[in-house]
Amino acid sequence: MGNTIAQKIIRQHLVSGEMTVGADIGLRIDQTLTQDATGTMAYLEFEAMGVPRVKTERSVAYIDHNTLQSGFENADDHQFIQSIAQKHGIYFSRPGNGICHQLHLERFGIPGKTLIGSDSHTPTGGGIGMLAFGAGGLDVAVAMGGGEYHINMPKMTKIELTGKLSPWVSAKDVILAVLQKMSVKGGVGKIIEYGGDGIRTLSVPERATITNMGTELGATTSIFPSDEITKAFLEAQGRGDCWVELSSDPDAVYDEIIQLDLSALVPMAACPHSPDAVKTVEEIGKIKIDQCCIGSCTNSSYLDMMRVASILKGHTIHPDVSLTIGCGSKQVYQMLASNGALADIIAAGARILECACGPCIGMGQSPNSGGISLRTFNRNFEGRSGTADAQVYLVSPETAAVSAINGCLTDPRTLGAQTEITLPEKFLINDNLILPPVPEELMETVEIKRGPNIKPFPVSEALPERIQKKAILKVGDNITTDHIMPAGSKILPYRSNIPYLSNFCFGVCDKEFPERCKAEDGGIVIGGSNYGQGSSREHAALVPLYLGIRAVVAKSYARIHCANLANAGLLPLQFKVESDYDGIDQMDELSLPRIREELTAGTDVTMENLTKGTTLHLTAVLTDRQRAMVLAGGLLNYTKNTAK
Ligand code: MIC
Ligand code: SF4
Repeated sequence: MGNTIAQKIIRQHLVSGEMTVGADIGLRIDQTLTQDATGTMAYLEFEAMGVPRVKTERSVAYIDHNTLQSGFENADDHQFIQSIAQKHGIYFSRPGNGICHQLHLERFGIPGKTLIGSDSHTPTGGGIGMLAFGAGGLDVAVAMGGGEYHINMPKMTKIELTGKLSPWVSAKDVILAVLQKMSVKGGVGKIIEYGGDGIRTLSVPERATITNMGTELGATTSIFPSDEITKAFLEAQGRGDCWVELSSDPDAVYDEIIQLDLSALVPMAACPHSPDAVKTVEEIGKIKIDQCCIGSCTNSSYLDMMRVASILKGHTIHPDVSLTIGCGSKQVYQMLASNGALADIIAAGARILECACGPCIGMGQSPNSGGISLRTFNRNFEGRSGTADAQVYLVSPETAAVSAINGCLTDPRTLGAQTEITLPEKFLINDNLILPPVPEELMETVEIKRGPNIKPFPVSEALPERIQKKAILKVGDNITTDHIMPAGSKILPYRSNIPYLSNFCFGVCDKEFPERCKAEDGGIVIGGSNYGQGSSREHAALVPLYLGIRAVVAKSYARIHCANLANAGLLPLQFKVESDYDGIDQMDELSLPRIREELTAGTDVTMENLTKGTTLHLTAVLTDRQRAMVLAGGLLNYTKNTAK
């Protein structure tokens, strides 16, 4: 029996476990990346492990999220990360260089290698045939120290692309169509591989847009083959020597095959407030808009921006619309500046932002009250833009650009003939904002700069025999990590200050939550299905831990968050009978009377609802290794214990 692309890479990197679906496997990780909002914590954890130099082939620390410096915090954190990187063997990408995923694709990614990143959109690397996963900071720290990265062996899904995109229909429309078919839960437990004749019509940046947003499907990762198109891209980046060919075997077996005819696709939009609330632009109609934001790690490549420039050229944006442009990297900006495209964008009236995450993570450019914002980003969760009642639609750069001119959502196909844009034979290469680490013999000379914003992070204790706590919060389905631990310009600077962050925990759902936790000495959170979807931020586990949360009981979990709970020493528990969710009210007194014994034995977990007088049965969503971890009080304690 042949292998899929992912199975081939997994086989080459398998350190422990069997490649049977659902089994816990440990992988050797070749490369890691961090960004600043999760990076400070990841490096504090790396320091706590006491490993002097990273053991990966390449580790890179990017600064792209916290670039709005409205106080000392972000700049201090950047200096901390820079000094840690210099000392411990990590490349450092300075602020101003661009967004981690775009940059990693351009400058570091290698087909066939494994990559984990403390950011959920790390699967962008799948666009050049990397097996790339989003992970919690602690997992990245462990991988930097040479440890395995654990996942449950995923199912293999193939999306067979046929045909060719029509003019004005773009890669964003492909992934929005996939989201419409599969939903934000449709990719859970799966690796999505793209294949079929249609892939030959898609360039690397287009493929990367698709694998980037595979995260919104809940997929473990997404990947394209590495072919002549990948080779041409890497050559144009001056990195042709790292190209290897990668494809699935003709007799590879997939658990699921989905057909998608590219020729049949039309411009799409994800409506508020979920990336899978997808309709065609035509169906939604010409709604009046207030803002368009073009950029983010999903759609900020040279190709995207050249298309936008060609639409804006010679036009002025509508008087009621604010248009922002944020290129994904310095390379993209510099090339647009040299070929005149940036002048066309500026002339049209766009507001030019630095190459960083910016409005995608609520760092500026929050829309007006009730404003309608078209964004080329990958998430439109409620409140994420920084304006609680804003209505965010996710669209392609083409749709955003033409809509900015017209003042209303517009199907770009109304523009007539499309100017063909191709990738350059050579990208402009200037790595002057990437600082290599100091040589190992000089590492002692590097002093770590630790600003006052950096506070110690909470570490759990060994699991007690029993837990008795209140159902301190009950929430519904598809709770995102943006609900649990919001981001945005007011909070994001405090990612290395868990005590301060805790004041905002679950603020989107219930402002009283932190106070209630303090009054009740924590509790148990009750969740619906797909609990913890979205970001990889381990703060969504560490902050609840700090507030005294010991367990979450939900209908189902998103992969990275579930792993982060276990890493932090919190219990991710799941209802055996889903309807039992209905029998718990907020503030019911709950007891897990034999939790330590049951977890040790690997049996079901008993929960008594003392208020209602009922007994429920739960499963712990943990592999054997994670069970041992939670018993020990989280991954750090576990690692220390097993190292003895
Ligand atoms: C996001 O898009 O939500 C982020 C900000 O990039 C996060 C990481 C974070 O919370 O810092 C992600 O997707 O993992
Ligand atoms: Fe940055 Fe947005 Fe991409 Fe997250 S999704 S890495 S915030 S650009």
